[in-house]
Amino acid sequence: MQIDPNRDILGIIDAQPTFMPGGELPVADGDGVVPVINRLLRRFGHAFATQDWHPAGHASFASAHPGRQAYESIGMPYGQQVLWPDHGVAGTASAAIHPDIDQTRIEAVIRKGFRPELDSYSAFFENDRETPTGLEGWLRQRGFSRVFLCGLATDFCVGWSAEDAAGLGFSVVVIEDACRGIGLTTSDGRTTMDETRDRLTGLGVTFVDSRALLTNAG
Ligand code: VGL
Ligand code: ZN
Repeated sequence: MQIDPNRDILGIIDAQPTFMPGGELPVADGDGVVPVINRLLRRFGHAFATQDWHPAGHASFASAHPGRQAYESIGMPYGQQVLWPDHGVAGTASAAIHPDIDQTRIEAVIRKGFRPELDSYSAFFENDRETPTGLEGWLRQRGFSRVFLCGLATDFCVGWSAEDAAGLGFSVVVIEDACRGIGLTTSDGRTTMDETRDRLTGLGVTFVDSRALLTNAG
């Protein structure tokens, strides 16, 4: 697959130590994405990154809901919300972009989830699905029409970002081996990974392996 430096951009979703082993909401092998992302960054002319950026006591934290456990789901005014361990606290070291990621080509950083009562998985909209982060306008003004996504977690922030990007009319490619998932079991016994893959495939999102982008054959 050829990368067009004028219209293609690499989007690095929540590659933060808080989502990696040793962090507060660890995704299995989450730090495995770091070397793959660095290889991809050398291939793309342009990149943006997101950071999950919550105030202490955020409404998505189970600790803010007495009697509730992490990974339970509750109803919020804007819909169902999974409750998480405290994570991604703004300004903490584990909420930084992983220090081993080469930021040279990261031209914009979008922080999300900073409103105390509203969570945000997608790089484009908060979880009410209507409050924009500003990323859409930035991408359009910069002339990008195809977004390649990587990072954490496949079935939450990467998946929701891919869904919104497709809905906004961008071409979307998810680089599978540059992502890792959380893999919760849903009420019907499936996993959030399977559900995400099916939903995104139905929206025309393409899945590739980083090798398809890194080999000279293109
Ligand atoms: C994420 C759960 C809560 C993610 C963020 O980055 O996928 N997941 N906050
Ligand atoms: Zn979060």
